[in-house]
Amino acid sequence: MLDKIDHLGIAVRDLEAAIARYTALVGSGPNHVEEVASQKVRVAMFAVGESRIELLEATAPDSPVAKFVEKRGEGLHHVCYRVPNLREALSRLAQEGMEVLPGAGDAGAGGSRVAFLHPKSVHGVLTELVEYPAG
Ligand code: CMX
Repeated sequence: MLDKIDHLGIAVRDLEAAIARYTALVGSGPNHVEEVASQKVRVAMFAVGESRIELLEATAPDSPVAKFVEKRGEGLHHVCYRVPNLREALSRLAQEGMEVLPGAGDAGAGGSRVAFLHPKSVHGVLTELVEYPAG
């Protein structure tokens, strides 16, 4: 089962400019800014009620976010669902025929473990699953 929508990821070209714009939109600044080396991105997280908005800037030309922005421009990049147990969720979704991308279980932002489902498995939406450490 999926617990909740953890965050929506938005790909941007310039993180500082995007932080300024989203601070104006949300009404307060990001809760944290972090580089996620495993994903070749720098991210800024904004709390919005029970969910969050994640701004993503590529840190390398071969980052998935760099390729996305080059091909499609800035915009909504992925939807992330929180799960209680990543391994069990991936096993269930693979049984449902969904394509789990390589690197499942890699480190994500905030000490989490993450995995991605290919957009072609989820009607054109790159889908992330995240498990946070207990506590
Ligand atoms: N949403 C929807 N479709 C996407 C997409 C996205 N975010 N990224 C790529 N696609 C589509 C492309 O438009 C393309 O579609 P067509 O075949 O119709 O042209 C297709 O997927 C293949 O795209 P590509 O540019 O050839 O890129 P790759 O196949 O090399 O990679 C993907 C695509 C999804 C496998 C890769 O982006 C990936 O592994 N993503 C997961 C990791 C990730 O995105 N990390 C970023 C940071 C996340 C975080 O920290 O929160």
